[in-house]
Amino acid sequence: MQPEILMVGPMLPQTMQSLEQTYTVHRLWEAPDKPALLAQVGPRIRGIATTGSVGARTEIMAALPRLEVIAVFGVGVDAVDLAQARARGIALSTTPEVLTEDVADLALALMLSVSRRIVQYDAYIRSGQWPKSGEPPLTHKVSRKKAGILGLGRVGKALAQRLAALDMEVSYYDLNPAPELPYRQADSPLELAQHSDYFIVTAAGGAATRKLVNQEILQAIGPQGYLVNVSRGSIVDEEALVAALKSGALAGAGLDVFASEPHPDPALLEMENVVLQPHMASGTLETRTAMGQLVLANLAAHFAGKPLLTPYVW
Ligand code: 8YV
Repeated sequence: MQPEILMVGPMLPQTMQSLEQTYTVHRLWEAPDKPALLAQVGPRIRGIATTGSVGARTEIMAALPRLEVIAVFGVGVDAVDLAQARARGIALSTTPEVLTEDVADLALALMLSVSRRIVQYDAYIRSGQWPKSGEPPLTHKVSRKKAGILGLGRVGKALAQRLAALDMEVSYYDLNPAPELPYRQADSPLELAQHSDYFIVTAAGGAATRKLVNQEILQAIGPQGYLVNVSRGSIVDEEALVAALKSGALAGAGLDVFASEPHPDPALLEMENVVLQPHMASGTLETRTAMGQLVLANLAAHFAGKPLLTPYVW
């Protein structure tokens, strides 16, 4: 008898295909009546497969009395009811390491894109402006500027290496200092912002970091400064961000994540001083394939009575 799995949100097609070859899978996001599906199959569900952005909300987990394991396609667990998982002894796996490089790469790409106006000047050519208006306004140098990384986890460390290669002055703020690394440790997120031309958010999402990047932080980054976010939209006060971008209190932003996905604040869509991505930091074929393989391997290990390959570290 194949274990029955609830897939809460879509993931890489080949991963979903493999899951459906191995388990009896119920696709929650496709159900016309989600509560009815949970009531019908919930008592039989032993595992959840989900993504970092979709997670496993309280009410979904509570509808699954036999839930044993949650396999997250991603590293963010802020959308999982961790307290319930821990209290019920539900195993939890994520897909660390395999996505670190891509997320750090996209953070760098956003820094370069927003400063050097890559998107805007591509459009400048495509719209026929170049022969009419000649050279567009000058942009801003990234190399040798000051970078502040909020959250020095796997992604933050990988990004710091990249920025050091651009001869940037790298600072960070993290609750777990890394004195062995050659980067300046800021005393607070505010002090980090005060010493940053580029303030990059790589910290984990969740209650502890909700709206951590507020108006005060944005003002401290300043009118020549840029915000980049490749972690979670919840970490930034998006209303304050829009106001800072509109007023010129902040020079620009590179955003891969938003307070409400897939519906960013419409004001952001009108702005020339932002570069936007649809939560694609881990979105390469190579990385998403590796993430999917880890979801499959973790579920297989659990149902074989073996330890998870990449358990979430509580
Ligand atoms: C998501 C992410 O998994 O790692 C995370 O938590 O945010 C992404 O990689 C994304 O939702 C993948 O579909």
